[in-house]
Amino acid sequence: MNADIIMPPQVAWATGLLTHGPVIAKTTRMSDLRGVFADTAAWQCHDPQQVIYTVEMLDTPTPEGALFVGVTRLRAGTSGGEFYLTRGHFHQRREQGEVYFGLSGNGLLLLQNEQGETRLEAVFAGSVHIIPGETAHRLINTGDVTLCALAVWPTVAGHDYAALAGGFAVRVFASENGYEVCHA
Ligand code: PAN
Ligand code: ZN
Repeated sequence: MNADIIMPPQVAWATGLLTHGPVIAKTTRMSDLRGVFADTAAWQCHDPQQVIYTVEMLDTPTPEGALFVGVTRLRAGTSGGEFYLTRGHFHQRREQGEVYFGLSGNGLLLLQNEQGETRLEAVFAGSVHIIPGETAHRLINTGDVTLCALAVWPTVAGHDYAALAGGFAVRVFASENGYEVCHA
């Protein structure tokens, strides 16, 4: 009887580690983030091989209607005073949304619509973020440990990084009180 029970993939809440599934991983290093931080001179001073974030996702089939599940682990740190962040993107299929769940660490989810309007949501263990369609999204680690977040998004969504290659309208810098939000 028990032989019929399938052991599903698992995520370790504290570490974001995905197991018991076919996992594919992508690593983003400092060298991959050219033009992403405001201060290019400061960015050039870092070890280009330094890992800034990893994304591990379940290698699922991709028919229309299917969903991807992935965990982003964003390291803590700053460059030119600006907190480490993900590149950020619109979905290629603009109408497609996404859900993020905070797993561990502390940070912000920066959301920006096609009109350039932004909002920031606090990310922490247990936070739930409904990202609507037509909305670009970026994680920012404002804490001093790795920020881990689980994401679920449609396999058809695709990623458009080019639309915001010029930067988001908001940047977040370290300050005496924790962080400071600057509008471009
Ligand atoms: C996430 C992101 C992940 C890395 O899985 O892809 O946080 O961010 P970038 O893709 O902007 O480098 C997601 O939003 N998927 O759609
Ligand atoms: Zn996305």
